[in-house]
Amino acid sequence: MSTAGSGHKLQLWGGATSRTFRPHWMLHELGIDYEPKLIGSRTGETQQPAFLKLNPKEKIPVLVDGDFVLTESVAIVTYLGDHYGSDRQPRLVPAANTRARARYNEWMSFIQMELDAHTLYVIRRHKDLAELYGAAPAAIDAAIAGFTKQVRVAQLRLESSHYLLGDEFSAADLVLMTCLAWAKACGIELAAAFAPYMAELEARDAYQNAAKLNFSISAGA
Ligand SMILES: N[C@@H](CCC(=O)N[C@@H](CS)C(=O)NCC(=O)O)C(=O)O
Repeated sequence: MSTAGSGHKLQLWGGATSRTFRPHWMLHELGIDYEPKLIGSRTGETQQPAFLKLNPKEKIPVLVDGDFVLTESVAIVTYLGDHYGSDRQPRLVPAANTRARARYNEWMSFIQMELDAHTLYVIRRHKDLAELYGAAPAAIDAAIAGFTKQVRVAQLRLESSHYLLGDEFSAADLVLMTCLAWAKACGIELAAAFAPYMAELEARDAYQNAAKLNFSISAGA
């Protein structure tokens, strides 16, 4: 494992959730020796003054790279690939200003909006966190239907391509996998076609080691 270019250790704040798992997994894929700051969501830790200075959104994950602080799981994953993975072949994040990068951005936006924010996170807010956000059974049903419809687009792609971007695993697969595992944990039935893809990604050493770390704490109630 290597430290960041200038010799300082990167810090990654957050653990226990699918969103925090993304950058932990990416750091492990890149073989970066970083400092995990395993705070959980809704434990009160995201409201502590030191953390609020890093992220006034009161959310994890947060990456600290020297004097550079970055929030948003997908932005962090892409930054890590750009800044610490450009020598890795194949790259986990395609080079900027290429059609491959445009396709990567397309998948990342799609996954964040259609498979995370509009659907899985709606289920989380109005089911597990109903005491905070209100119970909304109709919204949950619509979210399950929306996820099931949209995930089919990824399924169709994976029927004709080993990975989302082609023959090589990329950070787009990493983020998709976190949503597939999250959906499974929510009880959403996934098409059988996803099973070999998920089994293969789950078997990666980086996945296993990052999961051990990320899920070594639990989220608050
Ligand atoms: N879009 C953000 C979402 C971050 C987010 O919602 N994080 C949750 C955990 S998954 C959180 O920190 N919640 C803390 C809280 O609500 O107290 C990302 O992908 O990083």
